Amino acid sequence: MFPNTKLVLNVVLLAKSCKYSINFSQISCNFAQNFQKMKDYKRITITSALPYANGPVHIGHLAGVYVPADIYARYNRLKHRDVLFIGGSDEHGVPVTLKARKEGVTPQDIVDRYHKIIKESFEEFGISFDIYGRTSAEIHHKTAAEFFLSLYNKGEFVEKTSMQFYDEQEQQFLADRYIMGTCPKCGAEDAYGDQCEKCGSSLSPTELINPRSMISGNAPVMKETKHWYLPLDKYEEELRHWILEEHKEWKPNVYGQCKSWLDSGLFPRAVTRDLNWGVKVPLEEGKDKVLYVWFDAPIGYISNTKMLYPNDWEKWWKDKDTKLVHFIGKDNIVFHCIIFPSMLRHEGSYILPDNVPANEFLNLEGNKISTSRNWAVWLHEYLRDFEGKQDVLRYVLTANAPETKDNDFSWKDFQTKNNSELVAIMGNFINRAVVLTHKYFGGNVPQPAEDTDYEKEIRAEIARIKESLENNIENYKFREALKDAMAVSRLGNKYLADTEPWKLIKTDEARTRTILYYSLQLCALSATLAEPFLPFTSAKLFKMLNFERPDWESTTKVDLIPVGHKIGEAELLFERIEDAAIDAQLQRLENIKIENEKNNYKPQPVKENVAFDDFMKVDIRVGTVLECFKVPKADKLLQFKIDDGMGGRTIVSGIAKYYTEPEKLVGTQVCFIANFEPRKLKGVVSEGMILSAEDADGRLVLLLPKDLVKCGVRVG
Ligand code: B3M
Ligand code: ZN
Repeated sequence: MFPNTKLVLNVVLLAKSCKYSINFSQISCNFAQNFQKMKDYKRITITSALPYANGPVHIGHLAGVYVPADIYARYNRLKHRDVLFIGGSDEHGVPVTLKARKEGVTPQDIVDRYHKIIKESFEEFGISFDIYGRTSAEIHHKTAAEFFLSLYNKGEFVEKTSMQFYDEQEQQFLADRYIMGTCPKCGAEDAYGDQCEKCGSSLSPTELINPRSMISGNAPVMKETKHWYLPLDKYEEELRHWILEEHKEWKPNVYGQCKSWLDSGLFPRAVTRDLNWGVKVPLEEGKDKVLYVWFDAPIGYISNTKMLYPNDWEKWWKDKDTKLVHFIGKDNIVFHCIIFPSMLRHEGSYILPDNVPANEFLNLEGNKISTSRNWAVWLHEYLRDFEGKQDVLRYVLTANAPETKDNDFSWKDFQTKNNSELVAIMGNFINRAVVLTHKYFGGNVPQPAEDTDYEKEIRAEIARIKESLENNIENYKFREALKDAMAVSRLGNKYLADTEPWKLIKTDEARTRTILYYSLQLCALSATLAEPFLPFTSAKLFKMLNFERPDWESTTKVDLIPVGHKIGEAELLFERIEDAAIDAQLQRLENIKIENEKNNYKPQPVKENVAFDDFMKVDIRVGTVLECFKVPKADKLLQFKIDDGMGGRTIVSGIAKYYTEPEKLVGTQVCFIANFEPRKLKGVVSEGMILSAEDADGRLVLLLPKDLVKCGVRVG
């Protein structure tokens, strides 16, 4: 419908005595490809993946799921669509029980703790859920059990028995994560039943050598158990048609992953587990079993809706006029595109998702975010370090969203985006418009004189920006949509730079009035269009303009704030982020890296044995440092003058990086090899080698005698 053209307008205009060359091409926008017209739905149900309540949330969660879902929800509300935006904690699954066991508390204690932390983080970042529920709630247990029964009564499930590990002492079956043993691949003794963390191999519990139960420590036995399976193999053809034929518009990463699952053939999936934490299987023969966490979790979207609208929940899930959209990360694609839709379809009364705009992953400083290695920016920590800067993070995560491929978050880029985009473009434009209005017109919106072609072009450009922004959001292209929102302040900045009202005021008051009138309208527009992305800033800006947010649809007409309206004082919208704040974050990550390297450190294999006589050939002595300084033009080298008890000697050592104040070493006793063949290093003859230990992180640490000894004594 819309070709993917970049709008390039080169309008050369003559306005009064000035000549303006307006090239809007840097400002203007790309129309979304594959533009898809919004079918006339009556309402939209927006879900966002329910995070596991076994740890806090980090920037990867925000970027991948919650910020895009929130932008979409806020935008649709502004469009006066009936929106339900659902979030909640996923509180079941084995990891919760493992964490509880490790801490000696109950699984409920764990989920209570993290549900609260996660919920608060989302609130602080302005994620505008209509409800943030939880799957340990009674209504969820009831809803999930009923859903299971409904499929069961329709005869959808296949029942199968299989042999599984069982702990006789504890009288319970063991989940894969509850079995440990020796890895058949690398010999590590603490491999889990599903994976060896040493060598990374995926395992099945029966492959482990000497398996043992993590609960009792005993060797488990094999015992027969029965489970219920969702026959995905039977649903394969209908899924192929529904996704591959009817949803070609899904994002390529989502469509591609579904296709590859479908092409490699689907198999029945067990939807029950032998565990005691979760939703009980509502059957007599399943009374010691629970629903598989991935069976009950998506039903959480439905139970949370029920919690919010006990009498009116069905229209959000069962009416064909409802558009259902799931926001998730890429690791959840199969569950939301294949398994959950199959459950919904075969239950019979539910609608299927219209779209599943899954994102790829966000890395941190080039490395995969990892909870266990603490390689993450945790939201509660970010807020502690960057108080009140929620929108800065929302901005950077949207601008860098991993929409089509994995993307990277780096602190330097965070700083640049804040300083050169939010501060220099948006903040700067708004500040200039507000300050100049106060300076020349007492803070009142001035009466504009007649429009020139420049103003006419601004009107046209606003209409284009808004259309592009809408198309992009409708098509889940939030990065592009954010560029459109920023285009308003870019346009404003260019307008002020081109027209220079601070000069014009002296010669042409009427024209200055027009320029500030338009600039203030652009401020109001910018605040409106930025609302889905930067809700805190948008609110602050309206307060500054002393103006209520106008209706979204009215923004195309540009004239939003009336002549004579008194605006408030200029306030700083964004502040520069200095190097020190960024360096502190980088240092924190560096420390984590060092800590991780130490934790993973495995000593080097011991070298081949040497005979005593050979060892005795090496003459190690103690000496006192008399002088120490950096060798000029050599980054790594320190030059030592050592009192060796024999008249002194010079030794050059490659430890400059680790001892940055070499003069402080003077007076210290060190150990050195006294009969090392002299060598010339950067022009200095080194008569020996100073001994140091290499720490796990590669740092070299000098070896010193514990007590003071005479210079020149032997070590050995
Ligand atoms: N808790 C997995 C995850 O956080 C899972 C999502 C459930 S969505 C129904 O990646
Ligand atoms: Zn291994």
